[in-house]
Amino acid sequence: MKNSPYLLSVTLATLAVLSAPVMAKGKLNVLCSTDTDWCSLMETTFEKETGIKVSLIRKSSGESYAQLRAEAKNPKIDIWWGGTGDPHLQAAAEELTQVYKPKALSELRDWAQNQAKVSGYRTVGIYAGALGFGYNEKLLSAKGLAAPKCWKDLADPKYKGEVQVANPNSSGTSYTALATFVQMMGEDQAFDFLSKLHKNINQYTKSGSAPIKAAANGETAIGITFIHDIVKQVKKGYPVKAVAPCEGTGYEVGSMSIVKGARHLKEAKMWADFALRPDIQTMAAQAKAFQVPSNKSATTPEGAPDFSKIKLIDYDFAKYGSAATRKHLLQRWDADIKSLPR
Ligand code: S7P
Repeated sequence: MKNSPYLLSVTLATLAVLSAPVMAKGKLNVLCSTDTDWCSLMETTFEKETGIKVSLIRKSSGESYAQLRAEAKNPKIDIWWGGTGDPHLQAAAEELTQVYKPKALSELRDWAQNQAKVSGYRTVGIYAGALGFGYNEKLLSAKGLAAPKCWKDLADPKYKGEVQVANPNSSGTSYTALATFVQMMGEDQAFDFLSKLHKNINQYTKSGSAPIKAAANGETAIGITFIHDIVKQVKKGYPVKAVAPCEGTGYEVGSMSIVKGARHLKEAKMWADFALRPDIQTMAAQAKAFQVPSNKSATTPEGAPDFSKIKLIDYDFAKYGSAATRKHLLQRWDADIKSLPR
């Protein structure tokens, strides 16, 4: 058999197989609405563990919901991971998302299981975060301005042009703020407060966490965001301080939903089960994500806001997560606030 042509061709074939790139074991299209660092960490970890090729795009919560609506008849996304819970509930109510009971459902905290129950198991909670605001200490003291402590302080004319917040149409963070003010003050008073606040706003950004990144860079003195997004800037060494507003505040149940008609349903279910595992949720700290994880066995990252020390409102997720309420509040915000002169 020495130097036989048969042996040579078998050897060459074997070498070709061994040197070929590892074939992907499936595909998954993910729409991600957390901060990009966490999106990327999830993408690479899932790919490494499963061999499934992930194609991920990052969009704010409101934009993601709009994409699912636009693509309802021909879905391009398989799973929507992260982002505030309200638009996930709206997508569920419109049956844009698929019923799925993840393996770890019973291991989740009550607020995460409740998110699944109220949606008929078309979405589920993956983390929670409280709304607040942050300020750049150096900038405020250079301007001789006292640090704000309460929501009402943000409407004080002394902060004219010093506050930044996202547009609630695109941003889940900002929709949470709008819904929070309406629940705390009543609708008319909330819009009166927003009209005063508007005079102090220097920019309505697209993304919810942009205002605190701008505050960290000294481009605005104050940014309204989730408190965990402020903690991230503090941990990065920026001179920003987080405030849990004195009157109390609202919160989000960050969520995950499988898209109805997903082309890669098996892979989407694998991602859903992966994302709820305690080891995967604990990993969030590596991406400087300081939300409270939904799996009771996951480790809450050091520095995450302590909910027992924050006055949280009894946020009505069913009402403010309904498409009718969202439509009404956003239309009123567009008509009564956005176009007001500053
Ligand atoms: O950065 C994390 C986080 O704050 O981002 C999500 C947020 O909704 C995405 O940004 P938008 O406000 O632009 O939609 C939150 O769910 C999450 O905690």
